[in-house]
Parts: sequence; structure tokens; C-alpha cells
Amino acid sequence: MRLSQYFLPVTKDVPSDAAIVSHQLMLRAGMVRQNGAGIYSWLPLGFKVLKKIEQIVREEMDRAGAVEMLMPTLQQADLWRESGRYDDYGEEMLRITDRGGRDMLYGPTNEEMITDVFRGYVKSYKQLPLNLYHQQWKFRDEVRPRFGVMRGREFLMKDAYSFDLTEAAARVSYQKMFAAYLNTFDRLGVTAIPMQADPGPIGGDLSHEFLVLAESGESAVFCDSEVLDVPAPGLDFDFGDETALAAEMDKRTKFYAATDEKHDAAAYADVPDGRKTEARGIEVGHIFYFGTKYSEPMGAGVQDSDGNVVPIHGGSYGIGVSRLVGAIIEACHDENGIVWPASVSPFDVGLISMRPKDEACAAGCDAAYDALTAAGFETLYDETDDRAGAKFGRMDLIGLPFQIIIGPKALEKGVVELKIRKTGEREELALDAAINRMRALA
Ligand code: 5CA
Repeated sequence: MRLSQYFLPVTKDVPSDAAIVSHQLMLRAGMVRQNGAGIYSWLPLGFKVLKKIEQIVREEMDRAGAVEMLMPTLQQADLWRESGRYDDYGEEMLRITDRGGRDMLYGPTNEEMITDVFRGYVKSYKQLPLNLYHQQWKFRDEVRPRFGVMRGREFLMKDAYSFDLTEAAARVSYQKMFAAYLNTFDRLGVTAIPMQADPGPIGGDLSHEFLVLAESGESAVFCDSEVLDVPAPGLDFDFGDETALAAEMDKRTKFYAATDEKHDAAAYADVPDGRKTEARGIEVGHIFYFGTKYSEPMGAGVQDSDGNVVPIHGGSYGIGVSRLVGAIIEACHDENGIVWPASVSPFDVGLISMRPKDEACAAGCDAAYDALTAAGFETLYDETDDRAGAKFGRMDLIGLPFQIIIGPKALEKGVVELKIRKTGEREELALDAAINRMRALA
């Protein structure tokens, strides 16, 4: 992508209410534009990151056996009356009336709607287990939308819903999502710690939140530092192996880790001294097992092997896809801007032409752009007339993992300058060698 043809409205103007670094950097890097309290347009650069996160989440859900679909944002109030949550949900729910006078709402979550889909088709235990998910915009009329996309009113969520015949089977489905989340966050380049959580308005008796540690996090976190070092299950993990699934959960839950809501000072006192970690965290995922809370009132039952109709055991599994854009920046930035993990970076490399008006330099940069593209690197090519300092600052701000800088002198020597954004390390080498080096580091 040639920068002169792109839309990258970087800016120095950041409103004073942008209190945390990810919000400031997203505005400065031209990733989002606020349209109202907690409501944002995703500008091209931000949208690319959002799509990358969405794709990784999709791949890991699919790997764990969940099946993707799409439900609408607008829902009928009557469905929520069946579960009893229409009145319970309170002011966070945005309620709308259509021209026919029907009560509608902008979905804050989809337990009712998926239960309705399920009961419309699934009648036998033989069709279980089933896990259906989608990635769709949600609306919650938060009292205090803040921190940019981290606590928005309209936000993108991945929500998965599992259906099982028995509680034991439902716990296996829960463990699958637990393991899939660890792999997902690992691929996204962040460490997310699972912690026992309060189920809140979703309900149920088993629930874990996944938190990324960051100073700006809304939750206080108490944990045994050992939990930070447990490796993710890995992409070759066998989701059909129930022993391995239980082990993955035990490996982490055996260490103390809780948010302030669930903190137990007495249990924390047993954590050995050098390992006590008190920090702040951002909730990027939340999983729930709620048994028959929705299936019973909504009549979502299946025939068991004896021919009796029994309500299914359900769970729901959320990931804050749009919140993750902010959370990743909170965990990955320095004084010059964002430092994207390669997996979610909007482009793989930034190519800076030092003298776009110099014919030889322009030709050399065009050739490098073609070579990088042919080598499979998605390249943002800065061929604008801006000052060199402005170009460097902008490229650092948007945080692509690599920069290739080409000026007339380097061209004469047959080299380019490769800069590694994370370390600031710079090296002069031939373009082919730079490509190999980037491949080795990616
Ligand atoms: N139905 C369940 C799971 S599918 C559910 O709604 N869970 S939740 O309420 O915990 O939300 C799931 C995830 O969405 C949270 O972990 C968080 O990462 C994200 N999220 C929740 N509220 C917001 C918000 N206001 N802005 C951005 N992300 C949010």
C-alpha cells in the first residue's frame, strides 16, 4: 500500500479525556475516530488490526471444534422475556421500539437468541456436543464508557455457546474453550491469566476471566507469579483428549490468581513471598458454565438415550475483540508509539523512501516495494514528500515490526537500512538479506 493513496490521519491532537496510553496512541495513529460516547469508527489502520485479531480468534475457535455463524445485532424483547432477563438486565440494555410498536433491543449478549436457534433444530442427544459462535457487535449502555475501545458502548465480541447433554460433558466443553483461549491470547502476543470470576448477569457457578496485566487495567489482580510462566497448550494440542484438557486447566488453577472481586487474603497469604504479585489487569475474555439457566425456561431440551426430554447444559464464552486492540497496545508500546506483535500488526513492514523526488531513489524504492510484496510481506510504502523526521516518527508511532529505509547513498552502496521496531536496532544490508532476516525474526 502506497501511503499517498492510503488514509492514515495521524495527529498530535489528543483530547484531554484520553486518559490511558492505548487510547492516546490509537487516536494519534489514526486508528479510530470517536463518533459519540463509547462509539467509534474504525479507520483503515485500526480496522486492519481488528480483522487480524478476529481471524486469529476464528482459527482458534475452529481448531477447538466450535462452528461459526452470525446472529443479528437487533433482537426481539420477547425472547428475553422468556428467560426473565428483559427486566433484570437494567439500564445497560439499549431498548428500541420498531414502527409496529414491537419492543426490540440492541443485543448486549446472545444467550437467548442462540438458545432459540438451538431449540428450533436440535432434538436429540446424538446431535451433541455442539458449540456455535459468532463475532458480532454488541451494545451496552455503560454508565462510564471510557478508555477508548476498552470500555465502549458499541464493541465487537466473539461469543461462543456450548450445548451438552450432561453437566460432566458441559465441563469438558468449558475446558476446551479454556485451552483455546490460552492459545488464542498466546498467538495475539499477550499473556492472559485465567482467574476465578463472578458470573454476574450471565449467571452460573463456574466462571473464569482472562486478564492481561497492564497498569491501566480496571481490575486489581493478586496472583502467584508462577502462573505467568505456564506455557500455552500449543497449536498441536489434542482437543479430543479429556485428560489433557483437565490437565491444562489444573496447571493454572493450582496457582493463586484472583481479581479484587474474588480475592481471598487468607489463601493469598500462602503464596510464597517472592512470588506474590499485585498488579492491575484488563479483562479480555470471560467464560461461563451456567447449566440449565436458559434451556429450562426457554424449553431447549433434547431426547436422551432413554427417550426422555431433558434440558441441555450450557456455557458461554466471550472474547472482547475490539477491547483487545487497546489491551495489546497497553502491553506493547514504548515512548515512541505502538510496538505491534507481528501476528496482529496492520502491515508487516514499513518502507521509507528518503528522497521520493530523486529519480534513482524512487526507482530503487519501487523495486524494493515490489520485491517485499513478492516475498509475501504486506508493505506500507511511505513515498510522500514529508520531512524525514516526520516519516520516522510516524512509522515508529504506528509500530510495524520492521522498517526498511532507502536513500540515495545506500542505493549506491547496494544496501538498505533495516530497523527492528522493538529493539531500535538498525543494520545496513542487501535487500535480499534484509528479507531473510525479517523472515527469520517473524
Ligand atoms: N455472554 C457472555 C460470554 S459470551 C458475556 O457477555 N460475557 S462478558 O460480559 O464478560 O463479555 C465478554 C467480553 O467482552 C469481556 O470479557 C470483555 O473483554 C468484553 N467486553 C465487555 N464489555 C465491554 C465493553 N463495554 N467494551 C469493550 N469490551 C467489552
